[in-house]
Amino acid sequence: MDMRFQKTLSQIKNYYAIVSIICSLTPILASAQQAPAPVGPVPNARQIEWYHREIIAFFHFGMNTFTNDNEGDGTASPQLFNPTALDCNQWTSVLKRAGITTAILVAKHADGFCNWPTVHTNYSIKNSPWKDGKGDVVKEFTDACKASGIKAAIYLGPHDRHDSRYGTPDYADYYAGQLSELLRNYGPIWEIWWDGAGADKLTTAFYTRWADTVRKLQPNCVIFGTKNSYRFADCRWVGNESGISGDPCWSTIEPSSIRDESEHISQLNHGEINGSAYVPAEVDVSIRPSWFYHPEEDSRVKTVSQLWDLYFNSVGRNSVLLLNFPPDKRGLVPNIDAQRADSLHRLIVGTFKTNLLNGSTIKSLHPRGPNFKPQNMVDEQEGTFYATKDANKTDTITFDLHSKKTFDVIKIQEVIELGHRTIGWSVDYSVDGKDWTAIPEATGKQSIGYKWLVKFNPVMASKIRLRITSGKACVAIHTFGVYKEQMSTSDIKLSL
Ligand code: IPT
Repeated sequence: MDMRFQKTLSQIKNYYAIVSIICSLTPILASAQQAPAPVGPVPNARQIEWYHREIIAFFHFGMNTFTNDNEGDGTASPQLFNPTALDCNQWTSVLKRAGITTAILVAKHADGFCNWPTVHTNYSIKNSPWKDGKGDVVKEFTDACKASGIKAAIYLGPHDRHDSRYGTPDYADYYAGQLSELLRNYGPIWEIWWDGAGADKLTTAFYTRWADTVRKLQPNCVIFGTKNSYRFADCRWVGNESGISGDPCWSTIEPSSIRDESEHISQLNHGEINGSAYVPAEVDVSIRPSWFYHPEEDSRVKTVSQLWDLYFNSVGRNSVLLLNFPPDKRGLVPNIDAQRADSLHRLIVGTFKTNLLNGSTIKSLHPRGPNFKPQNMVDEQEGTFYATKDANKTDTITFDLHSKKTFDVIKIQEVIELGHRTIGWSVDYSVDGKDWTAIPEATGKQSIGYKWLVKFNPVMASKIRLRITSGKACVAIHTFGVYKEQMSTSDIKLSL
């Protein structure tokens, strides 16, 4: 046989040998490359979208605005409703500047007065002097939202102190009729808000019917559910109106804790680690002391530092912040409230602009494989994440910064589509690269979920270590970042 041919043959044999080795390894490689399986309850598509809004604006504007009340008894005359300069485009421009992309309007509060010309009652703006009774706040609001790319949502108070049908079977028809009007005539409605306040007469049967209306007319509409609407809740109340989620704050909870809220305030606040339903917390709080506008509260608008704390205590605790901006009697969001929201936005964007872990060398104990490498935690990409092998529920991930850097904020995000996995984690830092110091605010932490943020006095480090100390399943971390807070001097002045 010709030598050249023999050589080629042996090359081919070698080639086949290599290919067959690769082929036999393929199943192993493939499993290492597969995403981890989800654990426990996971979010539906509405909830995933809801988490990504992060902050939602609330607009309490109605009869109470004109009677200087918060809880009108339903007897105020429609003649009193008369905004002098209502401009929903001003509301949405405030939100645009503040980076808020979703807004909920109170269409009817518990006083029963309707901000749109409903055919189902005369207790509405039809009988007000505003625009000679031809006005429609819901229309102006939804049009302004559409024009500025903001998702519009509606609060339709289940409790009604005006309508004598309240609590009777006729009320089910009345409310269903109003829901249909709102969900049919104003384009996409992103969320519907079922306040539990005063709504105890409403059994689950009422809500079953109304949820049916919502799902038929707007299948993608998020439902904020409370008390007897618990079965339909995409998101839950957090148990207070001060803007504070619990630590930990699990997205999971037992549905009965939502139903029987007065005995389960702590469960609403913290969620339940082994809860059978995925119903995360939406944290409703007002930028002023009250829900409705009162001139005497002009000097009590929350400061930038207070809003910054609120942000950490809600969005930073695996929740969505629902921040109320009460328009005044003119029908405008006061300047001071607008400026504070603007400053909060600048603070958020400025602080989280630069992850100081970018460019660091990252090592972990149990990487799953090349598709789930530790670098995915700092790549700012939506679709990538770090994961460990199925057998590893704990891990230590070390970031070498190559130089000393100062930071005072930590952000960590899990992959919510895969359920709550991590149930114990801590962060340490090292100045000299050898000895480790714990960050007390980031030690012995439990939940992560969509987003967890902590701030603390600045520390300087050349290495940072994330320790996942306990998990329900293997680790799946979407983001890990450390940042330096960026509070500008003008914002600090506004805080005074
Ligand atoms: C409280 C309700 O009971 C709860 O179901 C939820 O709707 C919440 O309001 C919204 O803030 S009542 C309130 C006076 C604490």
